[in-house]
Amino acid sequence: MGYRIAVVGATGNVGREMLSILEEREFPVDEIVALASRRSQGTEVSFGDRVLKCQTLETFDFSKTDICLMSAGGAVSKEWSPKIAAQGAIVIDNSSVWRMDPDVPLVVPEVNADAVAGYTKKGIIANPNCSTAQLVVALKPLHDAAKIKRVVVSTYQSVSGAGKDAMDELWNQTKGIYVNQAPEGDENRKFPKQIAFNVIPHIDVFMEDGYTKEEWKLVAETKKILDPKIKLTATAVRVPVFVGHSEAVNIEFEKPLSADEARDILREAPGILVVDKREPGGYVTPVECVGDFATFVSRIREDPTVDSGLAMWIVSDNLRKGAALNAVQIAECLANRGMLKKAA
Ligand code: 11C
Repeated sequence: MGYRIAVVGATGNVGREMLSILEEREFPVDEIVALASRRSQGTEVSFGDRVLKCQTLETFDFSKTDICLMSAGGAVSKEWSPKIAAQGAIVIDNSSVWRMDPDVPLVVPEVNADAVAGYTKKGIIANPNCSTAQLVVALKPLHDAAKIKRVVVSTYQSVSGAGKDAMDELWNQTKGIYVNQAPEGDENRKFPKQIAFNVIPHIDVFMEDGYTKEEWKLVAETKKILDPKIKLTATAVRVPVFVGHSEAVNIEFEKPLSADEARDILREAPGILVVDKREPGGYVTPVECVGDFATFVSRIREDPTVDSGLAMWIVSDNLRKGAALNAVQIAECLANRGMLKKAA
Protein backbone atom coordinates (compact mmCIF):
# COMPACT_ATOMS: atom_id res chain seq x y z
CA MET A 1 0.00 0.00 0.00
CA GLY A 2 1.19 3.44 -0.82
CA TYR A 3 0.05 6.99 -0.25
CA ARG A 4 -2.43 9.42 -1.71
CA ILE A 5 -0.59 12.41 -3.13
CA ALA A 6 -1.82 15.72 -4.51
CA VAL A 7 0.44 18.07 -6.47
CA VAL A 8 -0.78 21.68 -6.46
CA GLY A 9 0.68 23.83 -9.24
CA ALA A 10 1.11 20.74 -11.39
CA THR A 11 1.40 22.68 -14.66
CA GLY A 12 4.37 24.80 -13.51
CA ASN A 13 8.10 24.11 -13.90
CA VAL A 14 8.40 22.71 -10.37
CA GLY A 15 5.03 20.92 -10.31
CA ARG A 16 5.96 18.92 -13.41
CA GLU A 17 9.32 18.03 -11.85
CA MET A 18 7.52 16.90 -8.68
CA LEU A 19 5.43 14.45 -10.70
CA SER A 20 8.42 13.22 -12.60
CA ILE A 21 10.58 12.76 -9.46
CA LEU A 22 7.84 10.91 -7.55
CA GLU A 23 7.82 8.47 -10.46
CA GLU A 24 11.62 8.31 -10.92
CA ARG A 25 12.21 7.61 -7.21
CA GLU A 26 9.34 5.10 -7.15
CA PHE A 27 7.64 6.86 -4.28
CA PRO A 28 4.85 4.52 -3.12
CA VAL A 29 1.86 6.22 -4.71
CA ASP A 30 -1.63 4.71 -4.54
CA GLU A 31 -3.39 7.72 -5.92
CA ILE A 32 -2.02 10.84 -7.54
CA VAL A 33 -3.96 13.98 -8.33
CA ALA A 34 -2.72 16.97 -10.32
CA LEU A 35 -4.26 20.25 -9.21
CA ALA A 36 -4.06 23.74 -10.65
CA SER A 37 -5.99 26.96 -10.89
CA ARG A 38 -9.39 27.04 -12.66
CA ARG A 39 -7.59 28.50 -15.70
CA SER A 40 -5.57 25.29 -16.08
CA GLN A 41 -8.40 22.86 -15.35
CA GLY A 42 -8.19 19.95 -17.79
CA THR A 43 -4.57 20.66 -18.76
CA GLU A 44 -2.75 17.37 -19.19
CA VAL A 45 0.47 16.56 -17.32
CA SER A 46 2.56 13.39 -17.35
CA PHE A 47 3.09 10.98 -14.48
CA GLY A 48 5.30 8.24 -15.87
CA ASP A 49 3.33 6.60 -18.66
CA ARG A 50 0.10 8.08 -17.43
CA VAL A 51 -1.52 11.35 -18.40
CA LEU A 52 -3.24 13.25 -15.60
CA LYS A 53 -5.88 15.89 -16.23
CA CYS A 54 -5.57 18.81 -13.85
CA GLN A 55 -8.42 19.27 -11.42
CA THR A 56 -9.26 22.52 -9.66
CA LEU A 57 -7.67 23.26 -6.31
CA GLU A 58 -10.71 25.20 -5.08
CA THR A 59 -13.12 22.25 -5.33
CA PHE A 60 -10.84 19.35 -4.38
CA ASP A 61 -11.54 17.39 -1.18
CA PHE A 62 -8.19 16.80 0.63
CA SER A 63 -9.68 14.71 3.45
CA LYS A 64 -8.26 11.51 1.92
CA THR A 65 -4.93 13.00 0.85
CA ASP A 66 -1.80 11.99 2.79
CA ILE A 67 0.65 14.51 1.31
CA CYS A 68 0.05 17.67 -0.66
CA LEU A 69 3.08 18.94 -2.57
CA MET A 70 2.46 22.66 -3.13
CA SER A 71 4.17 24.72 -5.78
CA ALA A 72 1.65 27.37 -6.64
CA GLY A 73 3.33 30.51 -5.31
CA GLY A 74 3.15 32.41 -2.04
CA ALA A 75 -0.34 33.90 -2.30
CA VAL A 76 -2.00 30.56 -3.09
CA SER A 77 -0.01 28.80 -0.37
CA LYS A 78 -0.85 31.43 2.24
CA GLU A 79 -4.55 30.95 1.62
CA TRP A 80 -4.66 27.22 0.89
CA SER A 81 -1.95 25.45 2.90
CA PRO A 82 -3.75 25.94 6.26
CA LYS A 83 -7.07 24.87 4.71
CA ILE A 84 -5.50 21.75 3.19
CA ALA A 85 -3.69 20.91 6.45
CA ALA A 86 -6.97 21.36 8.36
CA GLN A 87 -8.46 18.63 6.15
CA GLY A 88 -5.71 16.25 7.36
CA ALA A 89 -3.10 16.29 4.58
CA ILE A 90 0.51 17.21 5.36
CA VAL A 91 1.51 20.12 3.13
CA ILE A 92 5.06 20.33 1.79
CA ASP A 93 5.24 23.86 0.45
CA ASN A 94 7.75 25.23 -2.02
CA SER A 95 6.88 28.92 -1.60
CA SER A 96 8.60 31.35 0.75
CA VAL A 97 5.58 32.25 2.89
CA TRP A 98 5.95 29.64 5.66
CA ARG A 99 9.73 29.24 5.77
CA MET A 100 10.48 31.54 8.66
CA ASP A 101 7.35 30.65 10.67
CA PRO A 102 8.67 29.21 13.97
CA ASP A 103 5.88 26.60 13.88
CA VAL A 104 6.84 25.36 10.42
CA PRO A 105 9.96 23.24 9.94
CA LEU A 106 12.25 24.26 7.07
CA VAL A 107 13.85 21.06 5.89
CA VAL A 108 16.70 19.87 3.70
CA PRO A 109 16.81 16.13 4.41
CA GLU A 110 20.61 15.81 4.11
CA VAL A 111 20.94 18.50 6.80
CA ASN A 112 18.04 18.44 9.26
CA ALA A 113 15.78 15.50 8.39
CA ASP A 114 14.66 15.08 12.02
CA ALA A 115 13.02 18.50 11.87
CA VAL A 116 10.15 16.97 9.85
CA ALA A 117 8.66 15.92 13.19
CA GLY A 118 7.71 19.58 13.70
CA TYR A 119 4.99 19.30 11.03
CA THR A 120 2.45 18.52 13.76
CA LYS A 121 2.16 22.19 14.80
CA LYS A 122 0.65 23.53 11.59
CA GLY A 123 0.54 20.54 9.27
CA ILE A 124 2.99 22.33 6.97
CA ILE A 125 6.66 21.70 6.13
CA ALA A 126 8.55 24.32 4.13
CA ASN A 127 10.97 23.68 1.30
CA PRO A 128 13.82 26.20 1.15
CA ASN A 129 14.74 28.57 -1.65
CA CYS A 130 16.68 26.83 -4.42
CA SER A 131 19.93 28.69 -3.85
CA THR A 132 19.84 27.81 -0.12
CA ALA A 133 19.14 24.09 -0.62
CA GLN A 134 22.25 23.34 -2.67
CA LEU A 135 24.40 25.55 -0.44
CA VAL A 136 23.46 23.90 2.87
CA VAL A 137 23.86 20.38 1.46
CA ALA A 138 27.52 21.22 0.81
CA LEU A 139 28.07 23.27 3.98
CA LYS A 140 26.65 20.72 6.44
CA PRO A 141 29.43 18.07 6.33
CA LEU A 142 32.11 20.78 6.40
CA HIS A 143 30.41 22.48 9.35
CA ASP A 144 30.35 19.16 11.22
CA ALA A 145 34.09 18.75 10.56
CA ALA A 146 35.52 22.21 11.25
CA LYS A 147 32.68 24.56 12.36
CA ILE A 148 31.88 27.30 9.88
CA LYS A 149 32.28 30.90 11.08
CA ARG A 150 31.49 32.86 7.95
CA VAL A 151 30.39 32.29 4.36
CA VAL A 152 30.60 34.64 1.38
CA VAL A 153 28.53 33.46 -1.57
CA SER A 154 27.91 34.83 -5.06
CA THR A 155 25.17 33.08 -7.00
CA TYR A 156 24.80 32.59 -10.74
CA GLN A 157 21.10 31.72 -11.00
CA SER A 158 19.28 30.38 -14.02
CA VAL A 159 16.13 31.98 -15.38
CA SER A 160 13.96 28.91 -14.62
CA GLY A 161 14.03 30.07 -10.98
CA ALA A 162 11.79 32.93 -12.12
CA GLY A 163 9.31 30.64 -13.94
CA LYS A 164 8.31 29.64 -17.44
CA ASP A 165 7.71 33.21 -18.66
CA ALA A 166 11.26 34.10 -17.67
CA MET A 167 12.59 31.16 -19.68
CA ASP A 168 10.58 32.38 -22.67
CA GLU A 169 12.01 35.87 -22.17
CA LEU A 170 15.58 34.60 -22.37
CA TRP A 171 14.72 32.49 -25.42
CA ASN A 172 12.89 35.29 -27.26
CA GLN A 173 15.52 37.92 -26.47
CA THR A 174 18.30 35.61 -27.62
CA LYS A 175 16.53 34.86 -30.91
CA GLY A 176 15.53 38.52 -31.30
CA ILE A 177 19.09 39.77 -30.97
CA TYR A 178 20.18 37.55 -33.87
CA VAL A 179 17.48 38.94 -36.16
CA ASN A 180 17.82 42.54 -34.94
CA GLN A 181 14.39 42.54 -33.34
CA ALA A 182 13.78 44.96 -30.46
CA PRO A 183 12.90 43.29 -27.10
CA GLU A 184 9.19 43.12 -26.29
CA GLY A 185 7.53 45.95 -24.33
CA ASP A 186 8.39 46.63 -20.69
CA GLU A 187 5.01 45.61 -19.34
CA ASN A 188 5.59 41.97 -20.39
CA ARG A 189 9.12 41.65 -19.09
CA LYS A 190 10.11 39.54 -16.09
CA PHE A 191 13.62 40.98 -15.84
CA PRO A 192 14.37 44.69 -15.37
CA LYS A 193 17.33 44.53 -17.80
CA GLN A 194 18.14 42.52 -20.89
CA ILE A 195 18.93 38.95 -19.76
CA ALA A 196 20.18 37.54 -23.08
CA PHE A 197 24.00 37.87 -23.27
CA ASN A 198 23.97 39.74 -19.96
CA VAL A 199 23.98 39.20 -16.18
CA ILE A 200 21.71 41.00 -13.69
CA PRO A 201 22.81 41.54 -10.06
CA HIS A 202 19.24 41.58 -8.76
CA ILE A 203 16.85 38.76 -7.83
CA ASP A 204 13.57 39.38 -5.98
CA VAL A 205 12.76 42.73 -4.37
CA PHE A 206 15.18 45.21 -2.81
CA MET A 207 15.21 45.48 0.97
CA GLU A 208 15.94 48.59 3.06
CA ASP A 209 19.57 47.65 3.73
CA GLY A 210 20.36 47.42 -0.01
CA TYR A 211 20.40 43.64 -0.15
CA THR A 212 17.77 41.81 -2.20
CA LYS A 213 15.21 39.40 -0.75
CA GLU A 214 16.98 36.52 -2.52
CA GLU A 215 20.19 37.44 -0.67
CA TRP A 216 18.30 37.76 2.61
CA LYS A 217 16.75 34.31 2.08
CA LEU A 218 20.20 32.75 1.77
CA VAL A 219 21.16 34.25 5.13
CA ALA A 220 17.96 33.60 7.07
CA GLU A 221 17.29 30.11 5.70
CA THR A 222 20.88 28.89 6.20
CA LYS A 223 20.64 30.00 9.83
CA LYS A 224 17.31 28.22 10.35
CA ILE A 225 18.31 24.98 8.63
CA LEU A 226 21.96 24.65 9.60
CA ASP A 227 23.14 26.93 12.43
CA PRO A 228 22.01 30.40 13.56
CA LYS A 229 25.60 31.24 14.50
CA ILE A 230 26.90 31.08 10.92
CA LYS A 231 27.55 34.53 9.43
CA LEU A 232 26.73 34.72 5.74
CA THR A 233 26.76 37.45 3.12
CA ALA A 234 25.46 36.97 -0.41
CA THR A 235 25.26 38.56 -3.84
CA ALA A 236 22.55 36.94 -5.99
CA VAL A 237 22.95 37.29 -9.75
CA ARG A 238 20.71 36.16 -12.62
CA VAL A 239 22.57 34.69 -15.58
CA PRO A 240 21.39 33.67 -19.07
CA VAL A 241 21.22 29.95 -18.28
CA PHE A 242 17.91 28.06 -18.56
CA VAL A 243 18.29 25.53 -15.71
CA GLY A 244 20.93 25.06 -12.99
CA HIS A 245 22.09 27.45 -10.30
CA SER A 246 25.80 27.91 -9.57
CA GLU A 247 27.46 29.39 -6.51
CA ALA A 248 30.99 30.62 -5.88
CA VAL A 249 31.49 30.17 -2.15
CA ASN A 250 34.19 31.22 0.34
CA ILE A 251 33.99 29.57 3.75
CA GLU A 252 35.90 30.51 6.90
CA PHE A 253 36.22 27.83 9.60
CA GLU A 254 37.00 27.78 13.31
CA LYS A 255 39.32 24.77 12.91
CA PRO A 256 41.81 24.08 10.13
CA LEU A 257 40.48 22.11 7.15
CA SER A 258 42.59 21.46 4.07
CA ALA A 259 41.20 21.23 0.55
CA ASP A 260 42.13 17.52 0.46
CA GLU A 261 40.29 16.86 3.73
CA ALA A 262 37.24 18.78 2.50
CA ARG A 263 37.24 16.85 -0.77
CA ASP A 264 37.30 13.53 1.13
CA ILE A 265 34.52 14.65 3.48
CA LEU A 266 32.34 15.87 0.62
CA ARG A 267 32.89 12.64 -1.34
CA GLU A 268 31.27 10.74 1.55
CA ALA A 269 28.48 13.25 2.12
CA PRO A 270 24.84 12.50 1.19
CA GLY A 271 23.53 14.29 -1.90
CA ILE A 272 26.98 15.48 -3.02
CA LEU A 273 29.07 14.52 -6.02
CA VAL A 274 32.60 15.90 -6.11
CA VAL A 275 33.98 16.59 -9.59
CA ASP A 276 37.26 18.35 -9.01
CA LYS A 277 40.07 17.75 -11.44
CA ARG A 278 42.43 20.66 -11.66
CA GLU A 279 42.41 20.73 -15.45
CA PRO A 280 40.29 22.30 -18.19
CA GLY A 281 36.76 20.90 -17.94
CA GLY A 282 37.47 19.15 -14.63
CA TYR A 283 34.49 20.82 -12.92
CA VAL A 284 30.71 20.84 -13.32
CA THR A 285 28.74 23.58 -15.07
CA PRO A 286 24.95 24.09 -15.00
CA VAL A 287 24.23 22.34 -18.32
CA GLU A 288 25.72 19.12 -16.95
CA CYS A 289 23.68 19.13 -13.74
CA VAL A 290 20.25 19.35 -15.38
CA GLY A 291 18.03 16.35 -14.62
CA ASP A 292 20.38 15.09 -11.91
CA PHE A 293 19.62 14.60 -8.22
CA ALA A 294 23.09 15.55 -6.97
CA THR A 295 24.60 18.79 -5.80
CA PHE A 296 27.98 19.00 -7.52
CA VAL A 297 31.05 20.49 -5.84
CA SER A 298 34.10 21.52 -7.86
CA ARG A 299 37.11 23.86 -7.65
CA ILE A 300 37.78 23.08 -3.95
CA ARG A 301 40.84 25.06 -2.88
CA GLU A 302 42.34 26.75 0.15
CA ASP A 303 41.70 30.45 0.67
CA PRO A 304 45.00 31.90 1.90
CA THR A 305 43.46 35.26 2.86
CA VAL A 306 42.00 33.88 6.13
CA ASP A 307 43.39 31.58 8.87
CA SER A 308 41.30 28.60 7.87
CA GLY A 309 39.31 29.02 4.70
CA LEU A 310 38.20 27.22 1.56
CA ALA A 311 36.77 28.34 -1.76
CA MET A 312 34.55 26.16 -3.92
CA TRP A 313 32.02 26.03 -6.75
CA ILE A 314 28.61 24.45 -6.13
CA VAL A 315 26.15 23.60 -8.92
CA SER A 316 22.73 21.95 -8.83
CA ASP A 317 19.50 21.65 -10.80
CA ASN A 318 17.40 24.37 -9.18
CA LEU A 319 14.12 22.74 -10.21
CA ARG A 320 15.21 19.46 -8.61
CA LYS A 321 17.37 19.76 -5.46
CA GLY A 322 16.34 23.40 -5.28
CA ALA A 323 12.64 22.56 -5.30
CA ALA A 324 10.90 19.37 -6.46
CA LEU A 325 13.48 16.78 -5.39
CA ASN A 326 13.85 18.30 -1.94
CA ALA A 327 10.05 18.25 -1.52
CA VAL A 328 9.86 14.57 -2.52
CA GLN A 329 12.78 13.77 -0.17
CA ILE A 330 10.78 15.39 2.65
CA ALA A 331 7.84 13.15 1.74
CA GLU A 332 10.22 10.17 1.85
CA CYS A 333 11.40 11.22 5.33
CA LEU A 334 7.80 11.32 6.55
CA ALA A 335 7.05 7.91 5.04
CA ASN A 336 10.26 6.32 6.36
CA ARG A 337 9.59 7.64 9.86
CA GLY A 338 6.02 6.29 9.86
CA MET A 339 4.62 9.81 10.19
CA LEU A 340 1.96 9.43 7.55
CA LYS A 341 -1.21 8.74 9.49
CA LYS A 342 -3.09 7.12 6.67
CA ALA A 343 -0.30 4.79 5.59
CA ALA A 344 -1.32 1.15 5.59
C1 11C B 1 15.00 32.36 -8.27
N1 11C B 1 15.45 31.40 -6.11
O1 11C B 1 15.95 31.74 -8.76
C2 11C B 1 14.42 32.01 -6.93
C3 11C B 1 13.22 31.13 -7.14
O2 11C B 1 11.78 31.73 -2.64
O3 11C B 1 11.17 29.92 -3.60
C4 11C B 1 12.59 30.59 -5.89
C5 11C B 1 12.02 31.62 -4.98
C6 11C B 1 11.62 31.05 -3.66
O4 11C B 1 14.44 33.30 -8.85
